[in-house]
Amino acid sequence: KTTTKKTAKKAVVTETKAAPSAAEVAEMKAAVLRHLNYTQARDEGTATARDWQLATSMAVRDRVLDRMIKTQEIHNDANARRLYYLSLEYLMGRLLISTLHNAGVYAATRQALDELGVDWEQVRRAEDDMGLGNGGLGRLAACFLDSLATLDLPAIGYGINYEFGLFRQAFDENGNQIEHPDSWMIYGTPWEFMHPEYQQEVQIYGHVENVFDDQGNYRPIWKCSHTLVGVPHDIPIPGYGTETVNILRLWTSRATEPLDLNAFNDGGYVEAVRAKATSETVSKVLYPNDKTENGKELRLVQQYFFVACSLKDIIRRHERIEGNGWHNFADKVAVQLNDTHPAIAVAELLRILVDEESMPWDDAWSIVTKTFAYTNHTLLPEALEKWSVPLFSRVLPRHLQLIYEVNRRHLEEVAAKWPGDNGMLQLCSLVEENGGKQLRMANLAVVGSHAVNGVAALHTELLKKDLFPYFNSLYPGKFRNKTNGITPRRWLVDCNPRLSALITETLGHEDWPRNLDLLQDLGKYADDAAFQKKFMDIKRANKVDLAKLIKELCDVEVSPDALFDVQIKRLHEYKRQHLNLLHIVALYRRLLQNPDLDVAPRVFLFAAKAAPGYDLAKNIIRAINVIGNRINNDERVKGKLKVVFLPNYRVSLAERIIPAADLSEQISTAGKEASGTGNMKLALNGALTIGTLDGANVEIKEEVGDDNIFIFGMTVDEVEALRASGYNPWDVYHADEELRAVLEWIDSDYFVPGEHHAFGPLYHSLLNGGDPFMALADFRAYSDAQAQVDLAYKDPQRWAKMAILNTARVGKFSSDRTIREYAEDIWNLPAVPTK
Ligand code: B1H
Repeated sequence: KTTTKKTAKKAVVTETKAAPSAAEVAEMKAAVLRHLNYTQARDEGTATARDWQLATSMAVRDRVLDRMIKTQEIHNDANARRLYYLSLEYLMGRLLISTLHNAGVYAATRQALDELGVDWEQVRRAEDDMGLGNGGLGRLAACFLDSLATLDLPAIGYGINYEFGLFRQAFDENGNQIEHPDSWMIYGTPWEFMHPEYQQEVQIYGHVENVFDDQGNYRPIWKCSHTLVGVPHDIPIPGYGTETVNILRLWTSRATEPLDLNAFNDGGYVEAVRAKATSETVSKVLYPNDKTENGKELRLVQQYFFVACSLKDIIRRHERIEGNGWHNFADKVAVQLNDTHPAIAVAELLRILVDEESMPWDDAWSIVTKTFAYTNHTLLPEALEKWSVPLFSRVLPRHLQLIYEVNRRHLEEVAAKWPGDNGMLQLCSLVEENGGKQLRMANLAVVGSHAVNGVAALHTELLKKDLFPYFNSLYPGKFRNKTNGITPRRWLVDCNPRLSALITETLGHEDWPRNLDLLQDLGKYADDAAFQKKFMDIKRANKVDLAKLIKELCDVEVSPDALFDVQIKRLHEYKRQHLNLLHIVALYRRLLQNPDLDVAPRVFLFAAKAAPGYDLAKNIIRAINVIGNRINNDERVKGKLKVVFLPNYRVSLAERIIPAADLSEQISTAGKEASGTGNMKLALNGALTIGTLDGANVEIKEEVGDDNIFIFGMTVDEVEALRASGYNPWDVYHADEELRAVLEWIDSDYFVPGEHHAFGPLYHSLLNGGDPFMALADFRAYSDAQAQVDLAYKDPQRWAKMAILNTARVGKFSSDRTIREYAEDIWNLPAVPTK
């Protein structure tokens, strides 16, 4: 389809400030047309939206590349200390708008496309998300890259260039989740540069032999049986309002030789090609199991592949400047482990130093622990990575030996601190002995790092108190808190242009995206009727846009005057989307029983992917879809209640929902959500939070004040006490008549006529299954808090004031603040100006 002339839209507030100069616009126009002609081989008449999107991307890319090359030169010339962020996930989303903004050419480019008669909306939408992550952990890595560049910090992100990112989600006619492959780069991507000259070889599998070296010393030698090649693909990461452009380097796996020549000569041509294909599966697909990964060999190979390639690349860079400079390696190199997924790096660097560099153990270990720091993102036991020793020893036999030696020395320390305490030895060991030996990657990461951090104040406290109390006393001061943050560029400037323009106009400057604390000044206008009107008009305009999208995607009509109540995040029991559903069904029932009930019209919005093998999560998705459908088609609640499940939640969809949200659902069981980051994005865009005292909600409450948030439910201590006293969901069931009716209604065939117990797994989990996340125990408190929300929404002045104060008071949650804290407290990383 070719693009048509755009249809002019009326915005509430103009989108951008200072108009770009005519020269800038002309230059951009020429650059876009040049790429349209000579990169896309198109002319204006035949160009599709995709052609324009690619041509525009390449036009802005050219500018960023100059700066990237210059930045790297400056970092190298300064022999700067660098931070290397190792992460198996980067949830980057679309890159065009953020690159335009960060490169400072957004307005010029918009105008250039306007003058070319190109519909910006179509161009924007033509870009596939770069969805190389599952959820919060991967998106955090992406926000951190933005802040590192913005703060002029020398940093390189390392990861895997998955050919298939997180699956695309659709629903079948029964409301069930269907997964489709995410072939995001099937036609290439304008943002990646392949660098075959920096490819790295990685050895894997095989066995260890003990041989005499040329000095007559008995030495273990790893005889590998398999070689992989990693080819780096670089993505420029421009900072906002600076010339710094850092790099995200993602590895693609290739076979060593194009073909195995022996097999080829033996006539095994097809076999040789097949072996090549096997090597190339390593970077093929992202594992879609947010939280649980169950000992899959390919996953371990992925982890080792990208860690080994990255460390070789880091060492190559260091040696280029320092020669054989191990003496100052840890002065120049800081490595952050994003969860335990790259924790094998501890053993790999040790192996390089001890085996390849013949360094004495203590010297090697000292370099290792000075180099690494580890971020823990969850306390959930099923998410703590363990590798069965037999599997691990097949893939990485030499690393296993080294980890055993690390453990032997480590347990000596433990025994010295707690003499005769065998229980302590078992807890602290890197090896779990009960029920088949397993390596505990979190213990390896703690022992091998100089700093370990949690991602919100509460989470860090629980990390010290419940998960690693013994390590906390063994290593006083090693555990620190680094409350998560989000980049205000993507999550306000890029995604909410109307609100951004209002903020700039009101504050009279454009410094706030680089210093989010300045939003405090908006607090002055919280009671100002004129400002309230502007603020809420923008919210309404964003809701109108979202309502259109809902109509397009779900064929459901929703009113922009209804309260938009959103829960958008991975589907997981601990996040309790089912608690939200119980309340919706209760509300539905109340409305049927009392048609005159005075409630503000509400639209409940969900978006969430379930791990493909997580049956209960998929049952909950189906329940929301099916029950929602029934409600949406019930004339009796027309205009009062709608339920929408938007398919295929991803970064670019979040960017449409968040600016339009009134209420942010953050209702996890206290103690289970390490931090949350969607909570921050929603509050920043003026949504009020209904939430438990969990993760970063606690700190959001501290910032916005008790009057501007709806807190409900059990605290961590109350959860623990109830569990200890023997929680029985049937007690709640019998004590709460409405809840009982709701549960039985869901379990009846009312919502799926003819199908009995369609939501049996959900019903069972909440009752006979023991309700592990205590949804029933918190139901009444949640329902009461929702009644408070309803009251507040019916008072528009009060609501507007609360919403404004949320935007004004969440500056703390800029990822710039988070990254400054890491740089000062963990990385000891000075900024290097590039201007
Ligand atoms: C978070 C994960 C995670 N915690 C294993 N843990 C994965 C674990 O593929 N895997 O094996 C993938 C992801 N993700 C999230 O991190 C927390 O649940 C959030 O509360 C937190 O905000 C986010 C960023 O710190």
